[in-house]
Amino acid sequence: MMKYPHAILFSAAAAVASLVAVPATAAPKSSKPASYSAETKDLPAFKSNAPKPYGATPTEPQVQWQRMEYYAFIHFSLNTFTGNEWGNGDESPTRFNPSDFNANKIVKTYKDAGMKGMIYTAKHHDGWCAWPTKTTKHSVAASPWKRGKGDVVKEFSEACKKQGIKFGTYLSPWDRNHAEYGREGYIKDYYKQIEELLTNYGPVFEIWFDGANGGSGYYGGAKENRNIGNAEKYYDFEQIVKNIRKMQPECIVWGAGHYGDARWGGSEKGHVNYPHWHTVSSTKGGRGGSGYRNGDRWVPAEGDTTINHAGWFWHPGQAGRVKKPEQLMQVWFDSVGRGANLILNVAADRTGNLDPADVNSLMEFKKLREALYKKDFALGASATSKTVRGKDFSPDKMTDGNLDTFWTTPDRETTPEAIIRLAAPATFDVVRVREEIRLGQRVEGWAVDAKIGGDWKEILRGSSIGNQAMLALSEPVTASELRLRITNSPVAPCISEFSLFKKPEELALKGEGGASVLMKGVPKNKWKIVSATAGKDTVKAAIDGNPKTFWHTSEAQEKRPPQSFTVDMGETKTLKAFTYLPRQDGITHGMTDRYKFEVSTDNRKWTEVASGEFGNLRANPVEQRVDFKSPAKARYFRFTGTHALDKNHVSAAEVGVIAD
Ligand code: FUL
Ligand code: CA
Repeated sequence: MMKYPHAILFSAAAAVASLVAVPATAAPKSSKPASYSAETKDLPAFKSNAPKPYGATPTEPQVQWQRMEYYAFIHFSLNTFTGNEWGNGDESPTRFNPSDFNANKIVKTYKDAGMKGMIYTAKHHDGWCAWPTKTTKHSVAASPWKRGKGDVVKEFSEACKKQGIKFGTYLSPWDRNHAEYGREGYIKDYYKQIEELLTNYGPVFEIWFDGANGGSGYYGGAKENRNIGNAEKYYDFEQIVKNIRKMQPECIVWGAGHYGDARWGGSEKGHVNYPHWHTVSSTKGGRGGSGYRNGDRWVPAEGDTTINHAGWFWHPGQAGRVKKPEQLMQVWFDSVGRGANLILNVAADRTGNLDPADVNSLMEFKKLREALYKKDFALGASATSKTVRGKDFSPDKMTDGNLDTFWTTPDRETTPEAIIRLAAPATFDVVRVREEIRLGQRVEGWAVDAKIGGDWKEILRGSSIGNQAMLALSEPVTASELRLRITNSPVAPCISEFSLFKKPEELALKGEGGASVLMKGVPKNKWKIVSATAGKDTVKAAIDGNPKTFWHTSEAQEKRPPQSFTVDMGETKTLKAFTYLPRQDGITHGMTDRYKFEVSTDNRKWTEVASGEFGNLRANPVEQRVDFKSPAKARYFRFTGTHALDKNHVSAAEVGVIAD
């Protein structure tokens, strides 16, 4: 049974990272009327002499949401205590019992980190609800925390109010606990859960409808596979969104098939593609990182990722696996810099606190951003053009620091240029341009020239702009005169900002930096493979300490699960967990997603110490840690792959153990 991460139903379009303009296709016939508040009616975009909107346009809540840029994700639930990324639905709610949970402390950290809001996993796929819902007993009311009187959703929403950041929520459609999941009976409860969350906790700025759906689970004891077919039909997202609009018209709906306001960025690495079109097509697609140029609906992307390589939930020993501030900075450029929002997960641990190692990186990341934005060299600069549309829309509106004012040209002038003169020469290596998105995403190609030694020299080419395009130069440029050329646009461009920044010295932006960090476990240098049921030629690769090489039970022959290998560690130790790194080459064939782990002191008598499922490997194939119920003495261990994500053989890039 396939398990779909995120909105993979609308599979991400191929990643395009080129800076080359994309040729225009025919503009859509009609543009949807946007809902604007009374104040927004007075904005320059709505003056009678302003250009007409182009194609699909955002609603005002979408405009404001796109300006948030950055907020937190917090995965904190029963999984935090069981160590699962995807709970099966049969976990006892008594396990949720944080010793020191303080929502204010967490929310304050997010705020101090520059985050404009947070989204909390009120219910993940395992079905446990973090608020005392009327729809199920599988909730915080059955947990010992606060003697069943607690409400995590309430505490987070109130803390957000207090700290002045926005509150949002994640409510997994897939519910592996609910007996009626996959049938009509579940839908009623699911709608009720949405209603509870949107009517009892004040404003919710965003609600997340994860695309992971169906498959195996507990389902009230049935323990079977449930296939929901067409998710959009089963949940009836059209109806869900109608209901949400009535309860909270400003709430941004993430996912929800063809009815949402925001879409998945296409990976769990936080990146979106460039160009990033903010529109999707109802008939032709365009979900994922690229969008669909001239699509009929405004559904911009949100890049999502987690600060720690351990996964979305907190896992013991994850401190050594936090992403470095420079890596987060790369994610920033590849999401916010491409006009998307970034939602960064910083999970709480079993005490109910954020991990200090995560927080450290989060704050260093903030310092890097502050250093980047410290000075906009173009702010207040004079800007002129031969092509203007009157003083309301003069070129210097691009350098006035006001996102609501913009430079535009007469309707027929679609490829104008403007010259920006700085008060003094400046050295910069980042250029940011922004459009007044209330008038649609217009520009398809642009370039920047710098006057160097008396001559214009092209230093950058871009394609999409939209909310923003913040692109890094390959090396710093020093100049006092710049030229912005719009090279391709179906209509007059509406450019609201032009900025120049210098990257902080600490920041050598390079590569993706997404490599998986392996946990520190028992050293493997004395280990020997005793036997393998298949894949004998590659089995050494599972304990060679190299994440790139992997054990593989012959794809050609489909040596199907279960398949196992046995290791002699050379000495007896007391083990408390094992670790597993899935193959890292981006291919999911034979990726082991269910396992059995056994130990022995003499290689004769074996004891099973763990068996189960690794959740979410398709979207986030990071190293997994599985804790044993109790520590076990072992000189030998045996790892068995009992099921594969795709195809019918098994693999493992690295298996290790953690000693007591
Ligand atoms: C995915 C889920 O399956 C993960 O567990 C996580 O919640 C992530 C944000 O979305 O689709
Ligand atoms: Ca402006």
